[in-house]
Amino acid sequence: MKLAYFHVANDVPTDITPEAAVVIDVLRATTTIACALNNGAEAVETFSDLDQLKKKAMAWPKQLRLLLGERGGKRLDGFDLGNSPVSVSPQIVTGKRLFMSTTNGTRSLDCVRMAKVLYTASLPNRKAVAEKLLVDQPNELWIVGSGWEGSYSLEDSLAAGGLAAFLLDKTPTMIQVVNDELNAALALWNQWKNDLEGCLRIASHGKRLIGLGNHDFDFSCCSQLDHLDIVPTQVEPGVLCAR
Ligand code: 3SL
Repeated sequence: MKLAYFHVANDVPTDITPEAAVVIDVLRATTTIACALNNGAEAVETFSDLDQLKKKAMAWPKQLRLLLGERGGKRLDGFDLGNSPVSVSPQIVTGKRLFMSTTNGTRSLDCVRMAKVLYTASLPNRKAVAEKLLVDQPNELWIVGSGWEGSYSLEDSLAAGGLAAFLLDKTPTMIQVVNDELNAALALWNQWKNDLEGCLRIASHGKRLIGLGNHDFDFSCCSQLDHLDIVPTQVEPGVLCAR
C-alpha cells in the first residue's frame, strides 16, 4: 500500500481520483463525525456550501434532521449544533441525519469525494480505520488533512502519523511511505504519542479554541486514542455512515 499525506485540500492533486482516501480533522470535524455516528446518528452529510446544506436539509423530515454549522470555531446562527464532539450525545443525535458544514474539514472531504473508497479518521477511531484499511488493502491511499484556511495544522499531521505508524507496525513490508509530508508526520507522532492532548493544546488551532473559551472536554475527547470502533464511510458523495 502506497501512502501519501497532503496537509490541506489545496495540496491534493486535482487531475487524478484516488483509489482510497482518509480525511482527518482532529480539531474537530472528523472527531465529531466519529462520535456522532458512534452515538447513533443515521448519517452525517457534509457540505462546504451553506446554501446547498440548507436546501438539502429542508427537504429532509424536520424531526429527523439536525443542522451542524461552524465557522471560525463558533456555532453558526440558526444551526442546531456547533462542531463539538461533546455536543453530539446519543440523546441528541440518535436516528438523526446531521447536515454539517465546518471551516476546513468539510472542504477536505469535498476535495476527495470522488474517491472509490473514502473514510474519515480521528485519534479516537484511528485503530478502527487502520484495521479496515488492512482488510481493504488499497494499492494507494491518500491521507488528507484539513489544516486551517489553507495552512498546515499540527494536530492533523499528528493523526496522519499515528495512522501510518499503526499500518507500518502491523505490516511493515507492505507499506510504502511515498512523500516527505508523511515522513514528517511519522516523526511528529513519535515525538508526541505519549502526550496527545499536550500536542493538541500547543497547536495553533488548539490555542484558537482556548482563546474562544473553555474547551477542556473537547480536548480530552479529541485526544483519546483508539476507543471508538467506528469507520465513517462515504456511501454516496458527501454522505458518511457508520461501518
Ligand atoms: O475547521 C474545521 O473544520 C473545524 O473542525 C474547526 S473547529 O474545531 O470546529 O473550530
